[in-house]
Amino acid sequence: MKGTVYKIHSDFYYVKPENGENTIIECKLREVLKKQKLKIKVGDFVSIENKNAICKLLPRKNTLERPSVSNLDMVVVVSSLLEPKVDYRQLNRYLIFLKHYKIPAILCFNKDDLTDEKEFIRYKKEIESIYKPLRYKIFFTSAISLSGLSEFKSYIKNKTIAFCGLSGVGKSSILSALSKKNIKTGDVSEKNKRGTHTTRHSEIIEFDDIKIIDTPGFSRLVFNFILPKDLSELFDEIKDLKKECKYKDCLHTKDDKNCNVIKNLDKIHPSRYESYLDFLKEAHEFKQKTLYESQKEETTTKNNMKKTFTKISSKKKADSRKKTNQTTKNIRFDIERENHD
Ligand SMILES: Nc1nc2c(ncn2[C@@H]2O[C@H](COP(=O)(O)OP(=O)(O)OP(=O)(O)O)[C@@H](O)[C@H]2O)c(=O)[nH]1
Ligand SMILES: [Mg+2]
Ligand SMILES: [Zn+2]
Repeated sequence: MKGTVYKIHSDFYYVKPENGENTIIECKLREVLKKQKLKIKVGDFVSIENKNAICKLLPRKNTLERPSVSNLDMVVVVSSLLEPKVDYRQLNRYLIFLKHYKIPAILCFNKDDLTDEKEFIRYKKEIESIYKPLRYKIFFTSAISLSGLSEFKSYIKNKTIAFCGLSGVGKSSILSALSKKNIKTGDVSEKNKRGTHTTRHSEIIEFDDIKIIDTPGFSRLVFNFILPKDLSELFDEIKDLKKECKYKDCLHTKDDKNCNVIKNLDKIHPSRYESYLDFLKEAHEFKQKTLYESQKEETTTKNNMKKTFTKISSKKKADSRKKTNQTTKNIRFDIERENHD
């Protein structure tokens, strides 16, 4: 029998069978899956045997680490206009991550009831000037006055979506208002206007042909998996401009007259370019670490070889030396160019 994981609590997996049964089965993982160290996530498709043992993870359409969920049609990145105030850098962080995972994103700006008319127009203008040219669908909502929610609900019909965003922006409150189910929500701290991490686990909530995964609010997403030269691919506005940069490995920093992105910096919103520089720094740190680890590995392998006296053919040795030298050289060259930039 096949099914979808709706929620996970410690060692228990709550699976909804695909044959239309409206029940959720409490399952455990078969030993063989535990041994494979496969991490089953909310949204995963699985096979079940003997009524309540998950025996197989079925192919995924997509998957995310944070929030830890799979098989999404799209992610709704939720921000609040106030309390907490909209944070473009954090929003860009989510958006660039989702680009990397190739998951479509839409934007929801909640708590519009907290702004007066003038303030709302100012926010709307600013937000639309940044994200409309990047072709993001934008919603302004309120879980209290319910404004914008019916339009939003029609847009997500027949889809499996996940909410992500900082704690306290109102993800669970929107879900409560849409589904008319009682989802736990929390207060925003008086002192720093931040949320109090009320939602602790991801879970699929299903209603009116919509599946929404409410997720815990989080902010730490670090670009420690991508090389600096690949980052600009994830920024649509830089990706277009960089085709005209003189050097293929241009990182689009500083005042370089050969860089077409720098020449056209007025066409990129400052908050997006600042985000690019922030993430570039993290990607550099990742690269330095990779270089360090590849050197460490090389030394360890050499030492081990000395210890075990393994005989390696001279051709293999030459090939391997060539390869190592090449990768190390390439990385070094990149770093030099970046420093130069
Ligand atoms: N004024 C106003 N308050 C809202 C709105 N949406 C949510 N809130 C309040 O904001 C606080 C936090 O809401 P939650 O729905 O718990 O926020 P969350 O994003 O789920 O937070 P975590 O579960 O911690 O990630 C609660 O006190 C809600 O009543 C809104 O549209 N307007
Ligand atoms: Mg919540
Ligand atoms: Zn450039």
